[in-house]
Amino acid sequence: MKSYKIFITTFFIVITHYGFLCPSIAQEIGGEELPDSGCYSLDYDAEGERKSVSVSIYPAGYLASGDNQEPQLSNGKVTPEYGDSSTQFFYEVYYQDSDKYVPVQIYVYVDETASYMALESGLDYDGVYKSAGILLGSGMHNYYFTATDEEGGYIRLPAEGSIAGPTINDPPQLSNGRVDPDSGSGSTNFYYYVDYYDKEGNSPKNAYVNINNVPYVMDLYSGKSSNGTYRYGPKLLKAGKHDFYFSFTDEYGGIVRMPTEGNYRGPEIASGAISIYDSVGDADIILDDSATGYTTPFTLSPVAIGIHKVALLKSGYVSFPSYAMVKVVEDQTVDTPFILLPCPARIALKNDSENLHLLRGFRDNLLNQTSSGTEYVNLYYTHALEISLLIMNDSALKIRMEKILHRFIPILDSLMRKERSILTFEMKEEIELLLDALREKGSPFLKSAIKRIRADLNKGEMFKALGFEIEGDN
Ligand SMILES: [Ca+2]
Ligand SMILES: [Ca+2]
Repeated sequence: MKSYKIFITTFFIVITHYGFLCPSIAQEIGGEELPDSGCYSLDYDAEGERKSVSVSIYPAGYLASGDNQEPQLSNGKVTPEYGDSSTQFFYEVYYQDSDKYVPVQIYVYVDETASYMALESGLDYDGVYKSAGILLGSGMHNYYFTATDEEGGYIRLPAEGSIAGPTINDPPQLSNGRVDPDSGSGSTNFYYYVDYYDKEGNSPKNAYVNINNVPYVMDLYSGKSSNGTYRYGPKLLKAGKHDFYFSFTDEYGGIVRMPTEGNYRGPEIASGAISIYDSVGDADIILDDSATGYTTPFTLSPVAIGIHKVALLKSGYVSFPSYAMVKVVEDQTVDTPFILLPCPARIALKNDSENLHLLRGFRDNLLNQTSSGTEYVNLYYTHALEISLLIMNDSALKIRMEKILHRFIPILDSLMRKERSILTFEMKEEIELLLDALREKGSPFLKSAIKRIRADLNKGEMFKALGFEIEGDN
């Protein structure tokens, strides 16, 4: 019967260093015939768990006993340190044996799987050994080295455990990036879509569509978070040209951009322009109930095609028309003129800025602080244009208004100074006469507003609420 020595290179069977097998392996192999010398993978049961070891078998007598020193391993490393599933990784370690024995086995164990290493530089008993290029799957990996010299001297690096690395992460992939629909108007709801896939099953850490270089977070729309369609929307876009790109990162920092460079063009929203001017100038332009930040005269461009509401705002003036509905058509400029008229108070006070300032103070600091006061302010502005036109065309009416304001302003002044302010019978009567004159000439719309104010005036509540004393009323 042939005699063999068996060396088991897996660290947890170090007992073979002492020249015998653990019983379970001996049973597996059997007592009679061992295979020819060489390297084998051996499966065995260890307390019911299936394990695997690498085994080297040599003819007896091949190994001499003696004062063999264990070889040394150092400078173990893997290059590169990071990569993806197409990266070839090379492991190397420095082997040195003081007995000048070459390694009969020198392995790197990557995730417990052994790979051979070959002499890369130096001498075979004192040199650097390197693995062939190894491809790794996704995720975290670890490795360690072992070497056995000709005399069975064994070393493991590190002595216990393993070295962490590298981490393999493929960046996610994007496809089918698009905006839907690809054209529209300023009121179109646009949706952005892109299909995301990550090989490792990573969910995106960041998912953005960048519209005109502003990032918006996309949400999973269908499928799985690691393999699904992401969407952003609805998004309203202004008239003109737009562009977009997608950028995602997975949880390991793998980045993908679509397109790789530059942007996708689209959608383009058909537009025209609105040229706005008026009789006074420097009025704030309000488009679709939002301040534009521009003042007259000005041409707004691009403006989405369709109907838009244009209005002007200028302190002390009322505009005619009070607003304009403008139809914007593609590639054309629509002229939109306004007439700005001084508001009734400005006409009656003949641009007296000091008194106008005082009236504005009354409006902002007293009237607008109460809900009924705000209602009167709104009522005034709703009818201001008509009143301006009435007093501009009727000098008697204008004089009457002027007279009332000049008498009323000192009382307002003392009211605002929190002094005693008495509204006399005479003044009340004059106000009533003015209102009646306006009612007589006004539109049905103005007539009904004045009727309401007259009723309030009779009750006197509105004046008392503001802090006036009414003569003969205690
Ligand atoms: Ca040695
Ligand atoms: Ca990934």
